[in-house]
Parts: sequence; structure tokens; C-alpha cells
Amino acid sequence: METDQAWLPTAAFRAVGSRHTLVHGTGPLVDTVHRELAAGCGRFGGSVVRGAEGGGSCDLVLELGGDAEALGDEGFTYAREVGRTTVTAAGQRGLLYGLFHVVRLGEEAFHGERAQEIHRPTTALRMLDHWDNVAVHPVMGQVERGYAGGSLFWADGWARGDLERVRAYGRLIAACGINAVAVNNVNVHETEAHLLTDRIGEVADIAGALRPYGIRTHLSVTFAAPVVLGGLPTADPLDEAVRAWWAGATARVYEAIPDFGGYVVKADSEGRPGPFADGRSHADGANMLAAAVAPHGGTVHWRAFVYDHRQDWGDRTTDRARAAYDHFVPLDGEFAPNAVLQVKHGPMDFQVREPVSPLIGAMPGTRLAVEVQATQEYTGQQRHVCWLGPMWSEVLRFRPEEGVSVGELARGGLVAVSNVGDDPFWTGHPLGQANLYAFGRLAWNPDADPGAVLDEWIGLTFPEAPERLVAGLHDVLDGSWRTYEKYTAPLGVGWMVQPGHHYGPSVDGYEYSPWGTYHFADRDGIGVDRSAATGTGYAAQYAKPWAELYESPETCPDELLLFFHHVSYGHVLKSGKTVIQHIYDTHFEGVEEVEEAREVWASLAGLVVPARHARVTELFEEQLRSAREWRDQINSYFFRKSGVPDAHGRRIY
Ligand code: GCW
Repeated sequence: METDQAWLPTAAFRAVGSRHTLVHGTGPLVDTVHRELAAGCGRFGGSVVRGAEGGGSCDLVLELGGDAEALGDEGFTYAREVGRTTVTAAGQRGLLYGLFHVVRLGEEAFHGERAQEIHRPTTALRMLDHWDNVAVHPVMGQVERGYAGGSLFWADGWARGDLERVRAYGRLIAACGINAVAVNNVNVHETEAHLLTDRIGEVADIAGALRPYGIRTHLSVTFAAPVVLGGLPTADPLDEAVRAWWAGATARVYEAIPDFGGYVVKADSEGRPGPFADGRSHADGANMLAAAVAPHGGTVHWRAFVYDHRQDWGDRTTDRARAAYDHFVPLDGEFAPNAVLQVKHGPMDFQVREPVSPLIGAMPGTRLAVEVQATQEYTGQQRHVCWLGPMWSEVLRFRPEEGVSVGELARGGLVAVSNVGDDPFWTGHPLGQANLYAFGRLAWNPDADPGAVLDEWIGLTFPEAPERLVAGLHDVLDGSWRTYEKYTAPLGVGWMVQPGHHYGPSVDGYEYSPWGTYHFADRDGIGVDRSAATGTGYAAQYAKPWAELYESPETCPDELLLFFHHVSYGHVLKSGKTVIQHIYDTHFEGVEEVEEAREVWASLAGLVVPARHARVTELFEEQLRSAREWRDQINSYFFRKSGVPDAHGRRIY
């Protein structure tokens, strides 16, 4: 099957491709702009010329120039007067983004007048992290938490020889504003460790395929590289030989890839090596790598996902949610300017509902990047429709303190774990493409309205769609995250998944495990007391007003109640329902909503390309089966624990 064109189908270029365009400027990305236009014009009868001359009769002018200070390297201006649309950018990337802006607007870009607008990304780094292994890992498969087939980059033990799809990927993600990709798993295993040294040529090939779309390549490295690759006795970040080894290895990386973005590091996390082994701090570790990449203009993305994954489940004082804050806040101000601390958006691990990590906003002297997960590890594994735009938007618009939002605090970038593989639809579930697109657009503008982003994605992916199709797609996707939340773990408590692979319900799957992820349900109640007064003290890691709001079950928002508090089944929520009745109701509703979405999808047959329609239809069967399984297990579990019957007498086992 041919690769799906996602949000850049041929028809998306109809409007620009049928116009007369002048491209003014030189450079490799300007060449890309020209190539894109030439391809569109080849199909739709327009024309494109290059140079300063001949603009008189043009409908569209794309020009390098303009105010470098106001626009930066990535911004552009857009203006429309009768008969002429003009995009001006100071940098080549800006011109490329300007082109894709015009493509998104379609016909609208050529009608009426519009005063000059400035478009500029809020966040300078908008990155996709691939958890791809070169070798197929015995437990995790090739892509860790990947639900879209094998790796896009690596096959049969090597970088793919044919990089056509990688090029197409670069084009797609540039069109939604992404400018960086990390090409391998943060869990760096033996084979992958060598990408840093003797196999850097393969990374360079991938970088070469992504470069024409303005995408810089980053690499995940193991902290133990000086030992496992360099044969040194230690990886101690303060050891001179270790520092020299990294400086040398890094210089060779930049010889191969002059615009290399930098390293991504998972250290002292889930068994990965790190500076703790030598009694050094994470600032020592990150700064050593930052020093190695600094002369070349690179950045180190140091992940804050550090917690005890071997904790005693019987010990109620240890709280995994506290870990990142407890480890890193004392180090604020110690990180080098090109060391970015990469924080997961929530304190636990990409659950369907978590509060925003209290670390964000608590380290004013440190550049933070915020990481979200497009790959749907805990949100249906690309077998369920779960559009995450609204969740990410809530996170990005959250204001840890008065004034500044998470989107603005993420000065070191916004990062998503990619949901893409070698699947013909890119993302396994064809509708999972909406997540990838939404991430790019929200990373560019964290304040964007997610509903508008969804409609934009629909408009591009399904060009010239009849109103019924547009409305149907919107219906199926728009509320799907909340639907998923309804039929899975309730009220922010999280987990309750099958251990290991994390798909499907297992209420007590992690309850007596060392992973720090508990719900503490007993016959009287459920939830984790994270208050300062009687619990783990986690709520006090927030600034005001959040610390106070989360501290009390009376003021804590319903959707996070069980994250912050242990309450009785009879506790009355702000909605007026008891916790137990809320559990029953949401689980019945969640399944009904999946049934409705499935019906809507069925009604769109004939309006969607058959292969795409069939794939989603098939996946809806699985989603419904799984949602019913969740409903029945969760409801039965809590009925048996609490003995409280459903007020509506529905079937609970
Ligand atoms: O969500 C967890 C995953 C691990 C992952 C880890 C991380 C790459 O279950 O598979 O490892 O987080 O983010 O490092």
C-alpha cells in the first residue's frame, strides 16, 4: 500500500499550485520552497519563478528579507492586498513556514485584503523524540511503546538505505512546525550506543534527509558511553579523561553533522546509568555534556524522569509524584545555559489525567523543556481514538503562578514522544495523525484553540470534504480524550493497566509492585493522600494558589480528586454525585460514547478513502471491546470493594 499523504495530500496544494508565484532569495531551504511550489504548479497549472524580477503579475510573493529582529529565523509576515499575497521572512525556515501557512489557508490566501500579520513560534525548539531502537529489542520490539509498526529510520540492523519516507516525514512535520527530531530511544541499548561513534555516518544520512525541511537531528546517548565505547574505567563527569572523551566524540559528531542539534539523556532513571554512580549531581552530569556540545552550538536535553522504581509498596511515605521536584529543584541555577531540563508534563507518567508537574515554574534559573507523549502508551495505544489536543492545550495554558503559562515557561522547548512508525498510515490508527499534527501546531503556538487546530487538520487531510464528513470527523475526535478518561481509571488516580505492556484494565496490576503507582482502594475508599496536612506533602510543591486548592478535598477539582486525596466512596463531588456513583456513571457513559462514535464513523463510509475507512472501522471494534472490558472490570471491582449498588440498577458483575 502506498504511504498515506496525511495532511499534505496533493489537493492541499490546489490553491497555491494554480497561482503565479515569485520566490525571492537563495539557500537550501529556499530551494525546498521552490521545489514544493514547482510540484504544486506542475499539477495545478500555475507557475513559479525565482529572482527579484518579474513579480509584477504574481499572485503570491515569497521573499527573504524583512526585519530580522522582529521575525527571528523562523517567523514571517503575511499580508494580502487585492491581487497579491506576500510572505516575507528574515530566515529561510521562516520562508518555509510561510509557504505552509499559505498552503493551510488554501483559497482564502488569495481573496480579499488582510493587513500585515506577524507569525512567530512561541517556542524555539519543537521536537519529536523517537523511542526507536536499531535492533529489535526482545521485550519492547523495535520501537519502545511504538504502536505504528517498526522504525521509520532503522531496519534490518542499519539505517534504512532508502530514505524517501524519512524525507516525506520531514516534510509532513515541517508543515506543522516541527524543527527537531531525536532519532533513537532514550533507553540506549548496546547496539544503539554506537550511533554516537562508529555508526554516526548512519545518523548523518538521516540528518541529510531531514535537513531540507529545516529539521535538526538529535541523538540519545548513554551516560556510560566513555566506559562502553571508550574503554575508560569510569563515566564520572568530573574526571578529566571522561570530559576529554566526550569532547573528542562530540567533535567527530559535528564533523559528520555540522548542524547536529545535541544529545538527549535519560540518566539514573529506570536503571539507566548516570552521575549518581560516582556521587555526582545531575547538574554535574548535564553540564559535562553541555560543555562538550557548547563549542559547536549544541544543546543537551537532560530528562527529569528520575524516581525510585524499586520502592516498597507498603511504605506510604515515599511518593513517586514528588521525585522530579525533590531531585531537581535544589539544583536550580546550576545548569549550563545550553543544558535543558526536559520534564514530563505530569509528575507521574503520561496518564490520561495528571496535574501539571510542579517542577514547571519552580526552577526559574533553569531552561525547561516540557515533554508530552504522542505515542498513546496509556491512552489506547493507537487502537483507540484518543485525540490529545485538548489535554496538551490544558497543560500548556496552565499557569503555575499568576502570569506565565507552561507554554511560555518551556523556554527549552516542547517535545513529544513520536507516534510514528513504518506503518502506511504513519501512526497505526489513521486518526492518530491528528495528534502528531496538533502537537506541532500547539508547540508553535501553545495558546492556539485546540478545536481550531482539529478543524485545520480535518480541512487539510480531507480536502474538499462535504460538510457531513467534516462534522463527523470533528464529532469522532473532539471529545475522544474525555471519553477515554471516562472508561478507564477514574478521577485522576491513573494506572489500573495491565503491567508491562500497559494495554487494557488490571485494577490491581501495579498495586503491590515496586513502581510507585498505587490507588489504595479498600472497602471504605480510594485515592492517594498527597496533602501536606496528612499525606505525602506533594500538594505543597505547588506555588499558590494551586497548593491551597489541591490541599483540600473541598477545593480540589473533581477530575484530580483521587490523585490528591483518599476519600470515601460516599464522598460527594462538586458535580453532586458520590465518588462511587461517578465511577459507575462515567464507565457506562464512556462505552456509550464509543458506541456513538463508531456509528458516526460507519455513517462516513463512502466519504473516506476505503482503505482508511476500513482500518478505522476495524479499530473501533477493538476499542469498543476494550472499553466494555474496562467498564466491567472497574465497575465490578468497586462494587465488590464497596458493596454500594448502582443507583440505576445497571448490570455490574
Ligand atoms: O512511560 C515510561 C515508559 C518507558 C519509557 C519511560 C521514559 C523510554 O513505560 O517505556 O522508556 O517512560 O519515559 O523514559
